[in-house]
Amino acid sequence: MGARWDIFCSVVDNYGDIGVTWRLARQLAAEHGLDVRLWVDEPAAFGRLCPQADATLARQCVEGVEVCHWLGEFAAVEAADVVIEAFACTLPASYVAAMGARPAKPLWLNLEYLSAEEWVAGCHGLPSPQPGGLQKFFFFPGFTAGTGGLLREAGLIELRQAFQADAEARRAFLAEIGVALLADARLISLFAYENPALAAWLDALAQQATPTQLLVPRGRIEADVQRWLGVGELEEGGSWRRGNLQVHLLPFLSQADYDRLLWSCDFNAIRGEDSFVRAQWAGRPLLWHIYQQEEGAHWDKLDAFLGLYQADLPAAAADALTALWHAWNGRGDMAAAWAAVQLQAATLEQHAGNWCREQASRPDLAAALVLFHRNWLSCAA
Ligand code: TRH
Repeated sequence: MGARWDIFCSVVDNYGDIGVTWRLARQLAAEHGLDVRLWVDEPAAFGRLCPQADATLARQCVEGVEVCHWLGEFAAVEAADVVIEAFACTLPASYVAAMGARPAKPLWLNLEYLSAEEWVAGCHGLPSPQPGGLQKFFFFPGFTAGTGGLLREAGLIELRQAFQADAEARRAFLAEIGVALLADARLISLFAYENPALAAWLDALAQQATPTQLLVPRGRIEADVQRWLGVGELEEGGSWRRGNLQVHLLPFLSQADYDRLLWSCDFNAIRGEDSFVRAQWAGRPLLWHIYQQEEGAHWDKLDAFLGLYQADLPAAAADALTALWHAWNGRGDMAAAWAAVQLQAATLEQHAGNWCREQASRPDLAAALVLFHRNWLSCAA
């Protein structure tokens, strides 16, 4: 067995924190032979992403990872060789004491949120001295050289390409989640927070000549969809037709099935951090509902990403995409922006593939973490 890694995840809200840490934990165990424990304070959130897990268990082994319920009263455990506190969650004081008591101090990393902002590369890997002779390092995911990269499992792109090349695999998967493909329909997935711009988008889709099937896993956007449809409670598995738009309400899927949903769709509306990255690996155009921050800090993040993503895009396509992403996040006219994006559809589709290839040529985040540890050990020796 390799080195022991402990990953701590506090579920703030939504699924991003556990989504990222669970994905990372699995990859470290599967691809790097590491002995990984994932400490999560809300096992129910984990259970939704990984339905085969039993959310009532204090400890369980799932896909090679020991998943532990992180309780307020933290029982004494031996500290691992590498300790990741995800998204600045505060480690239990007794655990930090155990880290300090080890003769060989562990590597302590704070895994940060993903951002395309320029300052990220300058802060990635910086140390911060802690009491007890410990040092904590900031580890930033990112899209450019000098950052920690993005989570990407080995063989992911090949798997996705094989799925997308196989019409029968797509049809069978959609049938499994209760969606019968309509002839010539465009498929769009929708994962978003509550969003006042939704109605204008759905109006535009319903009026468009191209038929659309909108696939909506259960979640926070449901009430807006329901309001637009003008119906009572939405039933999971149900579908509703308005003009040229057919809306399907899906169950919340496992992470693996959610990937297949993204791969199956021609266009994906995603949110937060992890689904945002997964949609990029799907190689299809995307629409990002960014997690809103105080004082509008998320706008810098959104525009920083657009700046990178659009570096090689012709101006007309870049302008159309910017207008759409801005409108979806509350600034602008969604119907007009959607119409403009339609004129750029072919360019945007090709660009999504190019962007995915370029990002996939970079080292992935799990490999970067392992390398960071190795370098740290050799510096300490
Ligand atoms: O759930 P999110 O909104 O999480 C957010 C962000 O991470 C944000 O940055 C953070 O600050 C905030 O939480 C606290 O969106 P995200 O990051 O896309 O995570 C969703 C996870 O849910 C992702 O792993 C994909 C997964 N998922 C499924 O497994 N099945 C599904 O059906 C759907 C819709 C999502």
